[in-house]
Amino acid sequence: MTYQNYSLSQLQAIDAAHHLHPFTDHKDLRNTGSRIITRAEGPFIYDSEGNEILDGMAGLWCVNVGYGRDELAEAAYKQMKELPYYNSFFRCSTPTPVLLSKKLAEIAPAGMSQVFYGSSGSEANDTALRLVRHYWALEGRPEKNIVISRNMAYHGSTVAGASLGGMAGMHGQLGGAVPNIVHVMMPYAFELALPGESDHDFGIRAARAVETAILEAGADKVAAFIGEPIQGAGGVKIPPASYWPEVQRICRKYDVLLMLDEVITGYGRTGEWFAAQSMGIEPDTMTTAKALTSGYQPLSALFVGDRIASAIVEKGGEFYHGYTYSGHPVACAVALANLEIIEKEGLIERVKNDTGPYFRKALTERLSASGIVGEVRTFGLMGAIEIVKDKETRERFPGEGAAAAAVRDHAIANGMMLRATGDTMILSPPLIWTRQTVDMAAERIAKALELAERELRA
Ligand code: PXG
Repeated sequence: MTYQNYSLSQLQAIDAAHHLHPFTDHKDLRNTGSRIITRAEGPFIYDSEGNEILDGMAGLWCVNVGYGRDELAEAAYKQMKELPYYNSFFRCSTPTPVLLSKKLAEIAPAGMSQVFYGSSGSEANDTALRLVRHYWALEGRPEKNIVISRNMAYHGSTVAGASLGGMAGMHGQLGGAVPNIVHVMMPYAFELALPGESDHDFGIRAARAVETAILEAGADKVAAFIGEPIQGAGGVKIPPASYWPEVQRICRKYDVLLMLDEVITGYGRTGEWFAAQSMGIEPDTMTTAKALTSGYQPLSALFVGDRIASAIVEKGGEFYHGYTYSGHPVACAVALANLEIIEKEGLIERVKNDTGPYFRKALTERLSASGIVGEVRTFGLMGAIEIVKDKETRERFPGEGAAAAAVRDHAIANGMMLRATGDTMILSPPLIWTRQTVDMAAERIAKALELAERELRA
């Protein structure tokens, strides 16, 4: 039986009775009912009531090539018919992960030519943590074990992912985090810069928080620093240009490995294949997922730098780690077809030279004038809009997150899907957006801001 035989309220009732959703207040959802998205095409999603909504989040930061791509459906179909599954344990391999690994090595930042597959960003970060600690043990320095992360970082929802992440709410529900992970300040100038402090100076100060943590723990105890090039789920926090070079310098100085989490920024979002290339960062591990398949299949690839890879290969023996679906043939076939689309259509160059700059200009020009917008910031096709009560003092509206939620609700009702996190609106559209799509989004968001402001000030 297909879903068309059910009414919206029937689907909602079944959903409420049997489906526990991620990151959801379940009682609240039972009262409101879920929005049921039934199909999508290009940049638009459609709900069960036939509403067309422009998807400003590319699903959940992943559908970079947009919806309805026959090439990806055909790649999956063909692979499923030929070989739906075989594992890559026990000296076996299948063709698509082999060819995908070659492709990934070609587009990777310098010094990274090996990948380890999983099905999600969380799994890949689990792998990265184990790999980094195992690396230091192999080097005869098992006490080099502490990982430094940042407040409000998001590195996934498994126990290791949540422990690496810096979300207080998630830590509160962990019942015991993975030990030896510490968190330092994030490079979020809008809230954390001192009065009169330049962007440059703030970036250096935020980076030096990493150095302070290294010195407090003792450099001989610190394995690695982990960070998203731009904190995504934490609110599209774009660091000043001075931040990453200083973090890199500090990591090198104390022989601390640099783990980049590019689950959101990877595969074109910043105008290069990876943000590491946009920002000149040379990581030791690099976690990717999401847009690797544009979300059409679950797949993650952890890139492993030559330093760690050669230790694992030369002295590691067996690495007791792996997932049933590591190197899944169908997911890898879809990834290959997806990367081909990104290349063939020149989507990354488009973000860098055309839609990225236009996105910045359009959002800044159209939205900054709103009485409740404290800042608009973008990098490539990632954007954030800070919602404030007072533009001068940056005072927020009372009830943390309520103002941004009001903007979001008006936006969705107005045919525009975007996310609110705290008092920040976030955008991460598919890379297929054109200037016209950017204009459409800016118009709809401006309208939502206007309606929300009227309501918030009433
Ligand atoms: N690292 C980063 C930087 C992420 O953004 C993960 C790891 C984990 O990936 P998986 O595939 O295990 O979910 C993510 C995921 C949000 C939101 O609210 C963001 C993510 C996931 C769910 C919600 O913006 N990012």
